[in-house]
Amino acid sequence: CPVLVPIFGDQLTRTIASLRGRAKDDTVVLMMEVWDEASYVKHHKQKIALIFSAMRHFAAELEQAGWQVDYVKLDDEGNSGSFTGELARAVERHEPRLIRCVEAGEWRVREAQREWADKFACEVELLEDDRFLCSPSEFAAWAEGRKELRMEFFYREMRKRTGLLIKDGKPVGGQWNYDPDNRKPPKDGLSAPTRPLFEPDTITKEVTALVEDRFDGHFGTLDSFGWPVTRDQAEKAADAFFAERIEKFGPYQDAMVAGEDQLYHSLLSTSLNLGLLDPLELCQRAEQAYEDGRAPLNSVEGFIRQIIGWREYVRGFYWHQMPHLQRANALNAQRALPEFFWTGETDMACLADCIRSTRDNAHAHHIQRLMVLGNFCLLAGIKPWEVQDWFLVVYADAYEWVELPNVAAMILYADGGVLASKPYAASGNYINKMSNYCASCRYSPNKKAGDGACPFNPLYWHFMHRHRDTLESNARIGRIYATWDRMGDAKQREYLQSAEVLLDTLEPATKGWARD
Ligand code: FAD
Ligand code: DLZ
Ligand code: SF4
Repeated sequence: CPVLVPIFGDQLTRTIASLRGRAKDDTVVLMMEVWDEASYVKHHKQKIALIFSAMRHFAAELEQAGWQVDYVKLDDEGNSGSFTGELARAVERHEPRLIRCVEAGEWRVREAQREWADKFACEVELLEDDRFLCSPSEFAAWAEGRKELRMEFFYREMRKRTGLLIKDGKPVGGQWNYDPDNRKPPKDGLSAPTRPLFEPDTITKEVTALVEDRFDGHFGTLDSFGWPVTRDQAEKAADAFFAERIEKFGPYQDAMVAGEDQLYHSLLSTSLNLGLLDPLELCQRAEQAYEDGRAPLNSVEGFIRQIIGWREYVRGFYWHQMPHLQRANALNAQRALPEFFWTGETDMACLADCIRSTRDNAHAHHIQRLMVLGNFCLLAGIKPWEVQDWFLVVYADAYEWVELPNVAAMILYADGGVLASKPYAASGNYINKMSNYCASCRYSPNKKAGDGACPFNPLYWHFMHRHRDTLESNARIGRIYATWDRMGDAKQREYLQSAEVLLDTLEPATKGWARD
């Protein structure tokens, strides 16, 4: 009777806790392509292709290294369509004495795992996912007794714990955070060295054919598929980032340029989230780049903060706030997601470009997600669960543990400010400053209301006005109401009417892209 080790699609790490210390001749690794996971939302075609291809490559690597792998393909006869169903079939095949599995990354699957011990006759051992640097219980201990959870304080703890950019117990350079140096606008446009794209091999081609066949109605195109699907490729992608882009990563982190889909970002989130890259190793490489004089401190600190700060923080926050975070709606947003989020057909040049990149690449960079797509959903008052489903569908790096805190708490303020000290609301002025989108837009960021005015301008004031009761007492945003009050009735009416006209023209999404 062997030990059965199920490995999920985002656990593609050879040193995963469930394999550690196991004898190869006494272990069966189980990997399962299941319909439930592939369809609980209608994932972007590239996301499904990426996960299946990476899973198949990982299984082949394990086999080559001498592990026995039982791999269930989506179209295999008898595939029950669920993790638990496949585990039941595998228990019949292998009669294991023990099922040993790392805890799933998402609530939905973790709930299913909890039932395994009652369902199966053998022992079930669930192990903590120690690829993250902070466990859910450590996060809970940190959060205990704090009224507000702020990433910056969590991040300092993580810096001290990992020793990254710490000298003699103090932050290198004297500051914890160099964000003020990281807001350079793309004055004359920007053109960064492009990321390596990996030519689809036989396995990826098989998988893309499967996706075209079985997931035909799903959002997005497969044409530009070039994601790293193995650890080797992911390391090459990281090499290219550290050689060519980290230097300017910091200064241009918030910049947006039409048609430039990646700029100086790493595009390593898909590999990190699948388990092909190790977060700590990446941060150590970034630190080395600073020590070797290949990248400035503001870029390196910014990159490290995204990973041991934001990434770890949102994961801790997810487990701390689930399951209620899924239905949180502190601002009582009730408008349907507009159709143009799926078609990209809008005259707003910024949104059209972000949605195009999302459709073509299954990717948009952080500031596009936050300050264009997210900002619009916040200002227009779109229902949180419809925004959540959209973000979960469209990005190749999207898993609920990282998507949900970013969407519900960071962009929509649906948690009422537990994560963010204020809503990230902005008018067209911000987008105009940080991008070149407005130059080719039919709207003008300088026109405040009425025909031809940038929609973000009246929507900003409409948002502030309708949430005055909630936001006026907020120390970071409350002062804005003095400006609003100074405008006088006529100007205020112009803003509000202009916003109402815009909101009335938003066609609700009709396509069944999201959850049925
Ligand atoms: P870089 O800019 O190169 O950053 C380096 C790494 O830092 C990323 O690879 C990522 O692992 C991490 N990181 C940066 N910001 C965040 C953050 N806010 N939360 C967690 N990790 C972060 N990231 C996901 O991995 N999956 C998601 O589903 C996801 N959904 C998001 C939804 C919204 C509304 C917003 C505002 C952000 C979301 N992010 C998500 C975070 C971020 O946008 C992406 O991680 C980033 O764009 C990935 O591109 P990159 O690898 O080039 O990142
Ligand atoms: C996202 C995804 C998809 C589309 N399909 C599968 C799959 O068929 N098999 C699998 O093991 N994992 C898949 N995944 C990733 C899982 O949803 C992910 O592993 C969960 O986060 C586990 O909590
Ligand atoms: Fe976007 Fe407004 Fe600029 Fe048009 S004018 S690109 S809608 S910010």
